[in-house]
Amino acid sequence: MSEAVLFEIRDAVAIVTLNRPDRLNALNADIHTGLRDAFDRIEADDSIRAVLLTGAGRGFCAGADLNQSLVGEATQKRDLGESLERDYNPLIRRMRALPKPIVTAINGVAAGAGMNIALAGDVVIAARSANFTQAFISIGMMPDAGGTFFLPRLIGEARARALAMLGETITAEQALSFGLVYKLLDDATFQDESFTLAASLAAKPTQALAAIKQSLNASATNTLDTQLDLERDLQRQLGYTPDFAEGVAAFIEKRPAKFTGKAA
Ligand code: T3D
Repeated sequence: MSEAVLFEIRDAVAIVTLNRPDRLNALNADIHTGLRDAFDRIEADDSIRAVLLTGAGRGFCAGADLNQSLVGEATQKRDLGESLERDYNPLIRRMRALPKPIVTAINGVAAGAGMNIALAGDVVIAARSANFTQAFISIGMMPDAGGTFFLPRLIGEARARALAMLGETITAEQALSFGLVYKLLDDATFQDESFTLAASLAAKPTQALAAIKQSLNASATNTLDTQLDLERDLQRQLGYTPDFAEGVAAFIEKRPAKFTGKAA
Protein backbone atom coordinates (compact mmCIF):
# COMPACT_ATOMS: atom_id res chain seq x y z
CA MET A 1 0.00 0.00 0.00
CA SER A 2 1.32 3.45 -0.94
CA GLU A 3 2.29 5.79 1.94
CA ALA A 4 0.22 8.44 0.20
CA VAL A 5 -2.93 6.63 1.32
CA LEU A 6 -3.24 5.20 4.82
CA PHE A 7 -5.46 2.16 5.31
CA GLU A 8 -6.74 0.75 8.56
CA ILE A 9 -9.61 -1.56 9.51
CA ARG A 10 -11.33 -0.84 12.84
CA ASP A 11 -14.72 -2.19 14.02
CA ALA A 12 -15.56 -3.31 10.46
CA VAL A 13 -14.80 0.17 9.08
CA ALA A 14 -12.07 0.65 6.46
CA ILE A 15 -10.49 4.02 7.25
CA VAL A 16 -8.90 5.41 4.10
CA THR A 17 -6.86 8.57 4.67
CA LEU A 18 -5.39 10.66 1.84
CA ASN A 19 -1.94 11.37 3.17
CA ARG A 20 -0.01 14.14 1.43
CA PRO A 21 -0.81 16.86 3.97
CA ASP A 22 1.86 19.32 2.77
CA ARG A 23 0.12 19.34 -0.69
CA LEU A 24 -3.39 19.37 0.82
CA ASN A 25 -3.63 15.74 -0.35
CA ALA A 26 -3.50 16.71 -4.03
CA LEU A 27 -3.95 13.68 -6.24
CA ASN A 28 -0.75 12.33 -7.77
CA ALA A 29 0.11 8.88 -9.12
CA ASP A 30 0.90 7.57 -5.61
CA ILE A 31 -2.50 8.60 -4.26
CA HIS A 32 -4.29 7.06 -7.22
CA THR A 33 -2.36 3.82 -6.70
CA GLY A 34 -3.16 3.89 -2.98
CA LEU A 35 -6.85 4.44 -3.67
CA ARG A 36 -6.92 1.59 -6.18
CA ASP A 37 -5.29 -0.73 -3.62
CA ALA A 38 -7.66 0.42 -0.88
CA PHE A 39 -10.77 -0.26 -2.97
CA ASP A 40 -9.37 -3.64 -4.06
CA ARG A 41 -9.21 -4.60 -0.38
CA ILE A 42 -12.56 -3.09 0.50
CA GLU A 43 -14.31 -4.90 -2.35
CA ALA A 44 -12.68 -8.25 -1.51
CA ASP A 45 -13.11 -8.28 2.28
CA ASP A 46 -16.62 -9.14 3.52
CA SER A 47 -15.66 -8.20 7.07
CA ILE A 48 -15.46 -4.56 5.95
CA ARG A 49 -19.00 -3.15 6.23
CA ALA A 50 -18.41 0.59 5.86
CA VAL A 51 -15.76 2.98 4.54
CA LEU A 52 -14.54 6.26 5.99
CA LEU A 53 -12.66 8.40 3.43
CA THR A 54 -10.90 11.46 4.84
CA GLY A 55 -7.73 13.53 4.56
CA ALA A 56 -4.66 14.03 6.74
CA GLY A 57 -3.75 17.54 7.88
CA ARG A 58 -5.72 20.68 7.06
CA GLY A 59 -7.03 19.59 3.68
CA PHE A 60 -9.38 16.91 2.44
CA CYS A 61 -8.07 17.01 -1.13
CA ALA A 62 -6.94 19.86 -3.42
CA GLY A 63 -7.75 17.99 -6.63
CA ALA A 64 -5.17 16.98 -9.21
CA ASP A 65 -1.57 17.72 -8.24
CA LEU A 66 -0.71 20.75 -10.33
CA ASN A 67 3.03 20.26 -9.75
CA GLN A 68 3.18 16.61 -10.73
CA SER A 69 0.19 15.52 -12.78
CA LEU A 70 -0.42 18.64 -14.81
CA VAL A 71 2.99 20.35 -14.77
CA GLY A 72 5.27 21.40 -17.61
CA GLU A 73 2.75 20.98 -20.32
CA ALA A 74 1.55 24.54 -20.69
CA THR A 75 2.80 24.84 -24.22
CA GLN A 76 1.89 21.32 -25.24
CA LYS A 77 -1.41 19.77 -26.15
CA ARG A 78 -2.42 17.47 -23.33
CA ASP A 79 -4.85 14.55 -23.28
CA LEU A 80 -6.62 15.23 -19.99
CA GLY A 81 -9.14 12.54 -20.86
CA GLU A 82 -6.43 9.94 -20.41
CA SER A 83 -6.07 10.45 -16.65
CA LEU A 84 -9.83 10.68 -16.23
CA GLU A 85 -10.23 7.35 -18.01
CA ARG A 86 -7.38 5.72 -16.08
CA ASP A 87 -7.75 7.16 -12.57
CA TYR A 88 -10.74 9.37 -11.79
CA ASN A 89 -13.62 7.70 -13.61
CA PRO A 90 -12.89 4.18 -12.29
CA LEU A 91 -12.63 5.60 -8.76
CA ILE A 92 -15.98 7.38 -8.93
CA ARG A 93 -17.63 4.33 -10.51
CA ARG A 94 -16.20 2.06 -7.80
CA MET A 95 -17.35 4.38 -5.01
CA ARG A 96 -20.90 4.52 -6.34
CA ALA A 97 -21.11 0.79 -7.14
CA LEU A 98 -19.59 -0.43 -3.85
CA PRO A 99 -22.32 -2.35 -1.98
CA LYS A 100 -21.17 -0.81 1.31
CA PRO A 101 -21.73 2.72 2.59
CA ILE A 102 -18.98 5.31 2.18
CA VAL A 103 -18.73 8.23 4.58
CA THR A 104 -16.70 11.05 3.07
CA ALA A 105 -15.43 13.13 5.97
CA ILE A 106 -14.28 16.49 4.66
CA ASN A 107 -11.82 17.65 7.26
CA GLY A 108 -10.62 20.75 5.36
CA VAL A 109 -10.48 22.27 1.90
CA ALA A 110 -11.99 20.19 -0.91
CA ALA A 111 -11.08 21.57 -4.35
CA GLY A 112 -11.56 20.43 -7.94
CA ALA A 113 -11.75 16.67 -8.25
CA GLY A 114 -11.19 16.53 -4.48
CA MET A 115 -14.59 18.13 -3.96
CA ASN A 116 -16.26 15.81 -6.43
CA ILE A 117 -14.72 12.67 -4.92
CA ALA A 118 -16.17 13.88 -1.61
CA LEU A 119 -19.61 14.27 -3.21
CA ALA A 120 -19.45 10.69 -4.51
CA GLY A 121 -19.77 9.45 -0.93
CA ASP A 122 -23.04 8.15 0.50
CA VAL A 123 -22.98 10.20 3.69
CA VAL A 124 -21.04 13.41 3.20
CA ILE A 125 -20.03 15.26 6.35
CA ALA A 126 -17.71 18.20 6.89
CA ALA A 127 -15.78 19.96 9.61
CA ARG A 128 -17.04 23.48 10.34
CA SER A 129 -13.74 24.90 9.07
CA ALA A 130 -13.89 23.04 5.73
CA ASN A 131 -14.41 24.88 2.47
CA PHE A 132 -15.21 23.90 -1.07
CA THR A 133 -14.33 25.07 -4.56
CA GLN A 134 -14.88 23.82 -8.08
CA ALA A 135 -11.40 25.18 -8.81
CA PHE A 136 -11.26 23.83 -12.37
CA ILE A 137 -12.26 27.06 -14.11
CA SER A 138 -9.19 28.88 -12.72
CA ILE A 139 -6.98 26.64 -14.86
CA GLY A 140 -9.18 26.48 -17.93
CA MET A 141 -10.91 23.21 -17.12
CA MET A 142 -14.47 22.06 -16.45
CA PRO A 143 -15.63 20.01 -13.45
CA ASP A 144 -14.81 16.31 -13.75
CA ALA A 145 -14.85 13.28 -11.43
CA GLY A 146 -18.65 13.34 -11.62
CA GLY A 147 -19.07 17.02 -10.72
CA THR A 148 -21.46 17.79 -13.57
CA PHE A 149 -23.58 14.80 -12.47
CA PHE A 150 -23.59 15.30 -8.70
CA LEU A 151 -23.83 19.09 -8.48
CA PRO A 152 -27.15 19.74 -10.28
CA ARG A 153 -28.75 16.74 -8.59
CA LEU A 154 -27.63 17.83 -5.14
CA ILE A 155 -28.08 21.60 -5.29
CA GLY A 156 -30.05 22.40 -8.46
CA GLU A 157 -29.08 23.94 -11.75
CA ALA A 158 -28.66 27.54 -10.62
CA ARG A 159 -26.14 26.83 -7.91
CA ALA A 160 -24.40 24.09 -9.89
CA ARG A 161 -23.80 26.37 -12.84
CA ALA A 162 -22.64 29.26 -10.68
CA LEU A 163 -20.23 27.13 -8.63
CA ALA A 164 -18.78 25.52 -11.76
CA MET A 165 -18.47 28.73 -13.75
CA LEU A 166 -17.37 31.14 -11.04
CA GLY A 167 -15.11 28.73 -9.17
CA GLU A 168 -15.85 30.61 -5.95
CA THR A 169 -14.97 29.12 -2.59
CA ILE A 170 -17.93 28.36 -0.32
CA THR A 171 -17.84 27.74 3.41
CA ALA A 172 -18.99 24.60 5.17
CA GLU A 173 -22.09 26.48 6.39
CA GLN A 174 -22.95 27.39 2.79
CA ALA A 175 -22.33 23.82 1.67
CA LEU A 176 -24.76 22.66 4.36
CA SER A 177 -27.41 25.18 3.43
CA PHE A 178 -27.05 24.27 -0.28
CA GLY A 179 -27.49 20.55 0.53
CA LEU A 180 -24.00 19.48 -0.53
CA VAL A 181 -23.30 17.89 2.84
CA TYR A 182 -25.47 16.06 5.36
CA LYS A 183 -24.10 17.70 8.49
CA LEU A 184 -21.24 19.68 10.00
CA LEU A 185 -19.19 18.55 12.96
CA ASP A 186 -16.96 20.57 15.25
CA ASP A 187 -13.30 20.55 14.27
CA ALA A 188 -12.13 19.40 17.71
CA THR A 189 -14.19 16.20 17.62
CA PHE A 190 -14.39 15.75 13.86
CA GLN A 191 -12.17 12.68 13.58
CA ASP A 192 -13.80 10.78 16.45
CA GLU A 193 -17.35 11.66 15.47
CA SER A 194 -16.72 10.76 11.81
CA PHE A 195 -15.49 7.36 12.88
CA THR A 196 -18.46 6.85 15.23
CA LEU A 197 -20.83 7.62 12.37
CA ALA A 198 -19.04 5.19 10.01
CA ALA A 199 -18.99 2.52 12.74
CA SER A 200 -22.74 2.95 13.25
CA LEU A 201 -23.24 2.22 9.54
CA ALA A 202 -20.95 -0.82 9.80
CA ALA A 203 -23.25 -2.23 12.49
CA LYS A 204 -26.42 -1.83 10.39
CA PRO A 205 -27.90 -4.47 8.04
CA THR A 206 -25.30 -4.32 5.27
CA GLN A 207 -27.49 -5.93 2.61
CA ALA A 208 -30.20 -3.34 3.21
CA LEU A 209 -27.64 -0.55 2.93
CA ALA A 210 -26.45 -2.05 -0.36
CA ALA A 211 -30.04 -2.14 -1.63
CA ILE A 212 -30.61 1.48 -0.58
CA LYS A 213 -27.46 2.49 -2.44
CA GLN A 214 -28.35 0.50 -5.56
CA SER A 215 -31.89 1.86 -5.70
CA LEU A 216 -30.92 5.49 -5.09
CA ASN A 217 -28.18 5.23 -7.73
CA ALA A 218 -30.74 3.87 -10.19
CA SER A 219 -33.39 6.49 -9.38
CA ALA A 220 -31.28 9.16 -11.09
CA THR A 221 -32.33 7.77 -14.46
CA ASN A 222 -35.29 5.44 -13.80
CA THR A 223 -38.98 6.14 -14.34
CA LEU A 224 -41.29 5.70 -11.33
CA ASP A 225 -42.56 2.42 -12.82
CA THR A 226 -39.06 1.01 -13.17
CA GLN A 227 -38.12 2.22 -9.73
CA LEU A 228 -41.18 0.60 -8.13
CA ASP A 229 -40.21 -2.69 -9.79
CA LEU A 230 -36.66 -2.36 -8.54
CA GLU A 231 -37.85 -1.65 -4.98
CA ARG A 232 -40.06 -4.76 -5.14
CA ASP A 233 -37.18 -6.96 -6.31
CA LEU A 234 -34.66 -5.65 -3.80
CA GLN A 235 -37.12 -5.74 -0.89
CA ARG A 236 -37.95 -9.33 -1.81
CA GLN A 237 -34.25 -10.23 -1.49
CA LEU A 238 -33.97 -8.39 1.83
CA GLY A 239 -36.89 -10.41 3.22
CA TYR A 240 -34.72 -13.52 2.97
CA THR A 241 -31.73 -12.07 4.84
CA PRO A 242 -30.82 -13.07 8.41
CA ASP A 243 -30.70 -9.38 9.32
CA PHE A 244 -34.39 -8.95 8.47
CA ALA A 245 -35.27 -11.90 10.71
CA GLU A 246 -33.02 -10.53 13.44
CA GLY A 247 -34.44 -7.01 13.17
CA VAL A 248 -38.03 -8.21 13.51
CA ALA A 249 -37.17 -10.65 16.32
CA ALA A 250 -35.29 -7.93 18.22
CA PHE A 251 -38.27 -5.59 17.91
CA ILE A 252 -40.69 -8.18 19.23
CA GLU A 253 -38.34 -9.20 22.05
CA LYS A 254 -37.68 -5.53 22.91
CA ARG A 255 -33.88 -5.90 22.68
CA PRO A 256 -31.21 -4.26 20.51
CA ALA A 257 -30.74 -6.05 17.17
CA LYS A 258 -27.39 -7.61 16.38
CA PHE A 259 -26.91 -7.48 12.63
CA THR A 260 -24.29 -9.60 10.86
CA GLY A 261 -24.55 -8.07 7.41
CA LYS A 262 -24.71 -11.51 5.84
CA ALA A 263 -26.53 -12.19 2.58
CA ALA A 264 -29.54 -14.50 2.40
O1 T3D B 1 -5.06 14.98 -15.76
C1 T3D B 1 -5.72 15.24 -14.75
O2 T3D B 1 -5.28 14.99 -13.61
C2 T3D B 1 -7.09 15.84 -14.93
C3 T3D B 1 -7.87 15.95 -13.69
C4 T3D B 1 -8.01 17.13 -13.01
C5 T3D B 1 -8.84 17.22 -11.82
C6 T3D B 1 -8.64 18.48 -10.98
O3 T3D B 1 -8.83 18.39 -9.79
S1 T3D B 1 -8.17 19.96 -11.71
C7 T3D B 1 -8.16 21.10 -10.31
C8 T3D B 1 -6.83 21.05 -9.60
N1 T3D B 1 -6.86 21.74 -8.32
C9 T3D B 1 -6.78 23.07 -8.23
O4 T3D B 1 -6.74 23.79 -9.20
C10 T3D B 1 -6.70 23.65 -6.83
C11 T3D B 1 -5.36 24.32 -6.61
N2 T3D B 1 -5.23 24.77 -5.23
C12 T3D B 1 -5.84 25.86 -4.78
O5 T3D B 1 -6.56 26.55 -5.47
C13 T3D B 1 -5.57 26.21 -3.35
O6 T3D B 1 -4.37 25.64 -2.94
C14 T3D B 1 -6.70 25.73 -2.40
C15 T3D B 1 -7.97 26.54 -2.66
C16 T3D B 1 -7.00 24.24 -2.59
C17 T3D B 1 -6.27 25.93 -0.93
O7 T3D B 1 -5.79 27.25 -0.74
P1 T3D B 1 -5.02 27.58 0.60
O8 T3D B 1 -4.76 29.06 0.56
O9 T3D B 1 -5.78 27.06 1.77
O10 T3D B 1 -3.65 26.75 0.55
P2 T3D B 1 -2.37 27.01 -0.38
O11 T3D B 1 -1.39 27.86 0.34
O12 T3D B 1 -2.80 27.45 -1.73
O13 T3D B 1 -1.81 25.52 -0.52
C18 T3D B 1 -0.98 24.92 0.49
C19 T3D B 1 0.11 24.15 -0.22
O14 T3D B 1 -0.49 23.11 -0.99
C20 T3D B 1 0.87 25.04 -1.20
O15 T3D B 1 2.20 24.58 -1.24
P3 T3D B 1 3.38 25.46 -0.56
O16 T3D B 1 3.30 26.84 -1.16
O17 T3D B 1 3.08 25.46 0.91
O18 T3D B 1 4.63 24.72 -0.90
C21 T3D B 1 0.20 24.70 -2.50
O19 T3D B 1 1.04 24.92 -3.63
C22 T3D B 1 -0.11 23.23 -2.33
N3 T3D B 1 -1.22 22.83 -3.19
C23 T3D B 1 -2.50 23.21 -3.07
N4 T3D B 1 -3.22 22.67 -4.07
C24 T3D B 1 -2.36 21.95 -4.81
C25 T3D B 1 -1.08 22.05 -4.26
N5 T3D B 1 -0.02 21.45 -4.80
C26 T3D B 1 -0.23 20.73 -5.92
N6 T3D B 1 -1.43 20.59 -6.51
C27 T3D B 1 -2.52 21.17 -5.98
N7 T3D B 1 -3.73 20.98 -6.55
